[in-house]
Amino acid sequence: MPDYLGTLAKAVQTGDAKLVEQTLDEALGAGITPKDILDKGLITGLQAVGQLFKDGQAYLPEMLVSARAMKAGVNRLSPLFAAKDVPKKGTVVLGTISGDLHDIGKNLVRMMLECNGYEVHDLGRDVPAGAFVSAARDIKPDILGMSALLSTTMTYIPEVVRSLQEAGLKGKVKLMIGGAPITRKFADELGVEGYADDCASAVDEVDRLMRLAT
Ligand code: B1M
Repeated sequence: MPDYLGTLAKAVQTGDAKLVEQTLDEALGAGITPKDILDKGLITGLQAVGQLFKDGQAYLPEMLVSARAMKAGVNRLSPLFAAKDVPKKGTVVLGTISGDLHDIGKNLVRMMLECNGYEVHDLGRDVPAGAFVSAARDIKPDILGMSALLSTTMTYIPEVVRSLQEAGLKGKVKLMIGGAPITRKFADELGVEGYADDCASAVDEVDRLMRLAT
């Protein structure tokens, strides 16, 4: 069998959205699962670009075209993850924290939660504390999730927690955080109940928080 996953990873790395779509269709036709395509193809490619960027061998434009190619792949995969008659389990508000434009991971978390019966209100990226507070007050979600990909923006999470506290909402909504630089220890230090390090475990974690809520 051709190395579909390797080709997919390379296509994301080189930012070739057309090749991503074409290879993804071929991989599905060959019986490779959407989960393997996501984890071992698309995400692997994006991580490779991140490593090159870190090593000074790729620059912002390369990361940008890779992100576009990744999104083309995720758009193609989303319907395959789509929920089929799953009863509604709860409501989640999600957003990427202020100052942070990374939303691919957050969008995957949203997709997985929606597939697993959660209604998700996505506030987008670069979300200020006030918008999280308003959403917590108006939407009254069971869980409020924050994503941060930069070590400089994860430091904004305590500000959101403080704002929720000042608005009398801390404790009324369960909080959850995630993103590459985030750890369970960081969540514990902030008194944030939930943490997950990838989109699959994000579903398990939200399920766990829902059990705590009842
Ligand atoms: Co940037 N970037 N980036 N970037 N970028 C990283 C994050 C970086 C690690 C690259 C590197 O140096 N190796 C580095 C951060 C270093 C650090 O702070 N520790 C970095 C940097 C430095 C920057 C800029 C500052 C570069 C610059 O301008 N000089 C700049 C910042 C812009 C800003 O945000 N203000 C920047 C810009 C960008 C682009 C816009 C070009 C683009 C983002 C496009 C987009 O998202 N729409 C981009 C990209 C693509 C990356 C990398 C290559 C890939 C990120 C990604 O999407 N990963 C990244 C390197 C890397 O990750 N190896 C990098 C795939 C995604 C599926 O994983 O997002 O981790 P992830 O999400 C996972 C989990 O973390 C978890 O589940 C997801 C799915 O499994 N998760 C949650 C995420 N959120 C969660 C929330 C939860 C639970 C789980 O609960 C609520």
